[in-house]
Amino acid sequence: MIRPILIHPDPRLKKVADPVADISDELRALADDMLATMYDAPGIGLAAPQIGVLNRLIVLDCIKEEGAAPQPTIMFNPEVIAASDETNTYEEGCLSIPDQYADVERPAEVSVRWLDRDGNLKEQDFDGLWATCVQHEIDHLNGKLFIDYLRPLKRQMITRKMVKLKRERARS
Ligand code: K2U
Ligand code: ZN
Repeated sequence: MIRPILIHPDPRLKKVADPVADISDELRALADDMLATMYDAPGIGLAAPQIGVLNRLIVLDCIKEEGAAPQPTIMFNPEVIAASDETNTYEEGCLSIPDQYADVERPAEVSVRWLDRDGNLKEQDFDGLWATCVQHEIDHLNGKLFIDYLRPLKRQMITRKMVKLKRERARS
């Protein structure tokens, strides 16, 4: 089912999520809920802390071509095990920081290791938007948001806008 997404500032978005010990049916169901929530947003990635679950679990599907087959990807305990020296800059957004976008520079290619939904160890290289997205999601597992890469003044401006947004949502 579709879960509510936490909005920054929220202490749960700043915590380091716990590794997944064993992949239970409950965690697999949570991953399916996260995919449903991501597609509904719409988004191309989502991390468990964004729905208030502090486990190291992310989902992503960066296929944007119309008509191309979707590629729902579930990663338990994802780790970047190698990153390129060359970087890419991408105008990032975040489902927990709605309608705010800013350029973030990250390694252009990363090798990621994770456990899939069946508990199999996977390792894959990512480039392009997939590389940006998987790094953005793994940052969420370490309590890091894309605004943490911005100058303090810009970060504070965005945070103030989110505090105002949350106040308005609480009233409606
Ligand atoms: O983690 C999230 O909040 C979902 C993010 C993932 C993402 C952010 C920046 C760059 C790549 C992925 C997005 O809000 S999903 C919405 C979106 C879609 C396409 C491009 C940028 C952002
Ligand atoms: Zn995000």
